[in-house]
Amino acid sequence: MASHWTKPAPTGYTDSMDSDPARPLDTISEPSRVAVDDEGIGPDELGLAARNHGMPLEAMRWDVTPIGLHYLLTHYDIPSVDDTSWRLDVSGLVDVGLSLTLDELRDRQSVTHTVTMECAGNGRARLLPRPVSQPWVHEAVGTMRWTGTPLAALLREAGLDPKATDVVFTGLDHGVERGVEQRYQRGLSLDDALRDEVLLAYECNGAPLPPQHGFPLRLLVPGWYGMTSVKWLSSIEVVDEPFDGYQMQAYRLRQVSGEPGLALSRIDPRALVVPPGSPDFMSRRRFLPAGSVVLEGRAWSGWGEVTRVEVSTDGAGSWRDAELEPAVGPYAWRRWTLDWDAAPGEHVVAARATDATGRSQPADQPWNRGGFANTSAQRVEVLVLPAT
Ligand SMILES: Nc1nc2c(c(=O)[nH]1)N[C@H]1C(S)=C(S)[C@@H](COP(=O)(O)O)O[C@H]1N2
Ligand SMILES: [Mo]
Repeated sequence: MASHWTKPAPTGYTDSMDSDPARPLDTISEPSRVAVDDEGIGPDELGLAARNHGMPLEAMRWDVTPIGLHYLLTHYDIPSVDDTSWRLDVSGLVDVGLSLTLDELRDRQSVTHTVTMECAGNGRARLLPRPVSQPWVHEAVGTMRWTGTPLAALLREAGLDPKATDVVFTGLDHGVERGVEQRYQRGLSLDDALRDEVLLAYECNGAPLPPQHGFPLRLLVPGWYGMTSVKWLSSIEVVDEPFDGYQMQAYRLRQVSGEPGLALSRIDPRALVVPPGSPDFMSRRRFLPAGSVVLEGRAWSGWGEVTRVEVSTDGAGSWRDAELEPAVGPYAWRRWTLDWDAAPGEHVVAARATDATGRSQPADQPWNRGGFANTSAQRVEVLVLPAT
């Protein structure tokens, strides 16, 4: 069956690696698939989950996620980059091509934004049937302070050709996915690329980017799902048509493979609960003594400010409005709290967010083949013990 998964290398991809189309990469690369019936997580998904860890939900107690507790998602291998020979190349439909060292980028205007980033696949493992891929439950999110130089100024300095409409970003990491050998690449429309908040980031939380977050430089697009923010950035190319490479085709909402689907862009609203009380080691179920408890969590949306968080302690039967604290920044989550008089017995705690555009979390989650944007509410099982 012909589908986009089997087409040759993505447009705009002109590495010498393309020269031998007969290389048998299909023998090591698997097509996308959906788990059958009650099929459990397999060794392949377990391997991905061990490499690409999530943020422990208790880390939502920090406004800014400490480095190392932020989630990670790396499709291929983390490259080891020598920053003395590394350059950022700016080419394509520009008046003058640029090739910049890290010091030259650091000498430019420096801006810091606190940004909540989330993987588009967050929630995937809770879909039924489960799309087989990185099996996120709830934890593919984090908020860090990213420092860098605005992309728009750099593009304007290079000089934009009137024909320019789009920008392609290429990372140094290299691998094969569904038979297509590639460097990780994503595109943005020129309008989106020129937005003030888009950064070329060389620091997070005040330290040079660690290798796993894209050292020495990454694109950072606040408000958008993480796949847009290309790590280990090495080249920026200005072009005159929308980029249609592999990672543009991959991140779309589809019911069946091969259909055009809908491109993912901004982050849908979500509220999460810091699991209250204490956990059981294996089941992660919670227990706490009866009495007054302050439930807390975070909520965010890439479309607009979160305007409401509702919390349920009876498994989504009835909802109460939580108190909202100011957002940690214009592109970052806000803390919510709710007083709960916990009575002995079993409870299910859930939360849901609504943003200024009216977007909210669905009661019935629409399924999609990539397992993206599952914002159905988290359910935390809590056993409340009688007060002694
Ligand atoms: N070069 C490159 N950039 C990348 C990726 C990648 O595999 N390679 N993964 C993307 C995805 S899917 C996500 S969710 C974010 C994760 O960023 P983090 O690992 O810094 O949290 O990086 C994005 N940028
Ligand atoms: Mo992602």
